[in-house]
Amino acid sequence: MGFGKLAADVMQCDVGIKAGRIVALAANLPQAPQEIDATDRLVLPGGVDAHCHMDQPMSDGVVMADDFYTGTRSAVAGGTTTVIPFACQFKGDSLKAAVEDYHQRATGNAVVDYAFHLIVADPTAAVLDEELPELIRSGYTSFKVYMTYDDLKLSDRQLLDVLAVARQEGAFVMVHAENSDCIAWMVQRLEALGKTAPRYHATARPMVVEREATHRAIALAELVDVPILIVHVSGAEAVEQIQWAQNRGLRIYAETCPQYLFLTEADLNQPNFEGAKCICSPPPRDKANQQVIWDGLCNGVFHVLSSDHAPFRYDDPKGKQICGTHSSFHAVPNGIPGIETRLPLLFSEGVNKGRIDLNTFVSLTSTNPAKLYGLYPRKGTIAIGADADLVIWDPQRQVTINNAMLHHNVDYTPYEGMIIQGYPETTLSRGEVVYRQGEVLAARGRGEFLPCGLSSFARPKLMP
Ligand code: DUC
Ligand code: ZN
Ligand code: ZN
Repeated sequence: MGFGKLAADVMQCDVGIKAGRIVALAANLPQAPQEIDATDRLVLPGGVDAHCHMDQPMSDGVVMADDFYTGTRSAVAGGTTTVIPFACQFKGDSLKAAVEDYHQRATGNAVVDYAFHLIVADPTAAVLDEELPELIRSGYTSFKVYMTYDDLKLSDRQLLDVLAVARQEGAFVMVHAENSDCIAWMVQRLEALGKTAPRYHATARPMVVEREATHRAIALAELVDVPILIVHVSGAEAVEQIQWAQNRGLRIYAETCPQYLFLTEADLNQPNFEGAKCICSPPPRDKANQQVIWDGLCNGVFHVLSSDHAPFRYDDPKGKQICGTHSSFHAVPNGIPGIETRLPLLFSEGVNKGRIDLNTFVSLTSTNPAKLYGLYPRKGTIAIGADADLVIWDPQRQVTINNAMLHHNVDYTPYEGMIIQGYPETTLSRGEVVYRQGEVLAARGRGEFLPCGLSSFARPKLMP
């Protein structure tokens, strides 16, 4: 298969593919039975979206609009070839049952390869002593814990317990860092004053709420001596905490998402109830905070940029309008869609506008997430032996983002009307063309489950 350029290190060569793997990288490879001309294009490793939600059972009657079929179709159309969504434990239920259920949802539906993070919501003795260690040893090597949401949050004591298991087993922990009591207190006061419109979602979760929890998560991880990754970091005060910890030599990693680069609090203040479309947690901040997030992508504070795709439809009684269009912001499901727009947005506004270079783009969106979650070098690189998950980008193509062109099952995009430059033209998953010029070609269910190895990023500082 002949290609023009490829980029991780940037070089010009052909990429030879056999049986779904990369087998040769050289100038002028001999002719192959099937060739794709990528002259004047960029060939990048397929994106790894290490934080996205699809077909995740919700506790309150809300239903995610994307299952593994529509969610992964949307992924490939946006240049992502590996997804890592979450098998979520409900309080009172077993973690293993959540994993089994999630496999059933993915098998026969996903069009690209997938791994699972776990969500540990109920760290009983059985979970801590048996289920979690066994799952970690079976290829579920990362899990998320929440410091907020009544149905998911862990106490500090529980956080310490799960961090200790992570340390013992070499698992990698992702933390949703917001102070639950502060949010509950703010919500109660706002609702008592009748301040229930979508924009008050941001008022109820000011930066200090995230800053405090970020600091506390770091302190707990320091006490246990285990690395953690703070997910969906939204602004300066959380970045300061993470930088402070990194400067202390602690192994603290960080993720951010497009919504913290491209949306602000003002997007929650749209007419009628439409601000609900941009309700996510933590909330988008302001332009100054966006700049701090851009700076963090350049200076190494952040290791990964994920979508946090959370597919809730707007005009839907099982989505954003679960309690109608006059409900409190607090009843609106948190999260926004973005699995398909993640890479094009960062490519256009990051690479093409000169804010980040191409290598940083690849690192943040593909190589680093593959390394962080134990999928490297099978995923996240263009190298001999790696899966031939490749995206051919047209770096010049101008696109006006509109929901009709996207492949998700959500009825809106927060980025409607945005003009960007640079877009995936062709996506290959294990050597197979799964997307070309607007059309998803992948067969339903061709995606395979990826057991994850232990991450080298999860190693404690002080051994053993
Ligand atoms: N956290 C997430 O990671 N996703 C959606 C909502 C949330 O709070
Ligand atoms: Zn979260
Ligand atoms: Zn999420």
